[in-house]
Amino acid sequence: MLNLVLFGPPGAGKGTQSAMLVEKYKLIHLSTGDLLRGEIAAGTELGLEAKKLMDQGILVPDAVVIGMIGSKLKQNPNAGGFIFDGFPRTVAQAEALDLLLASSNTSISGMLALVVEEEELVARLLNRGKDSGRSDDQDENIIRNRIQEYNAKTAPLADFYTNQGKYKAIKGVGKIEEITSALNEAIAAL
Ligand code: B4P
Repeated sequence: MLNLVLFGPPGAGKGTQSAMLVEKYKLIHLSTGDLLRGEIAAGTELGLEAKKLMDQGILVPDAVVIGMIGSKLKQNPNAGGFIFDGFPRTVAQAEALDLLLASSNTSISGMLALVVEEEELVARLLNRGKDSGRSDDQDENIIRNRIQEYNAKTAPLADFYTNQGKYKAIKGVGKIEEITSALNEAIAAL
């Protein structure tokens, strides 16, 4: 079973590259950002609470996203593998994911980290904000806050997966197809 974590700061290309990998490897795509935006669109209580945090560029509580991922895993007991996009984002989430997968006798195959420098991230997200309709893409201060949250709470996960021998950094700047090729090479070497 191939279980990939696609990792990187906001705007690194996780969503973009997930779409390519899902097709090639027939994986189920689990994006906590997409799941949260689905809750917001449906007007659920969870969505309303999450929106307040997302609009400030702050991470939503671990228990919320862990619960969402847990139920998605349960709904797909016969999956050939998963691609986790934007999850885990904290060490607590990574530990919970390991436990959830272990209870199904599987584990993370590898963590692929897209490396992009901050000014490029800000430019990409402001550009996406022109037509995405996403409130967290409209304002440079919110974008920088998201990057700060990433540096403080998510970047330490590189050590978490390095210690498990599962971390692989990939240059996230260049043509989208070139980055996909680099990811494919890394997956072949897992
Ligand atoms: P996400 O939805 O995960 O948002 P993101 O990190 O901004 O998106 P992504 O990184 O996938 O965008 P992409 O690079 O593909 O999270 C949003 C919010 O939800 C978070 O701030 C947080 O509040 C909350 N949240 C989500 N998960 C959570 C969790 N686990 N725990 C707590 N809170 C959570 O795309 C960016 C742009 O770059 C696109 O316009 C794309 O076209 C462009 N692009 C991609 N590749 C490119 C390339 N090679 N060159 C040029 N442009 C490129």
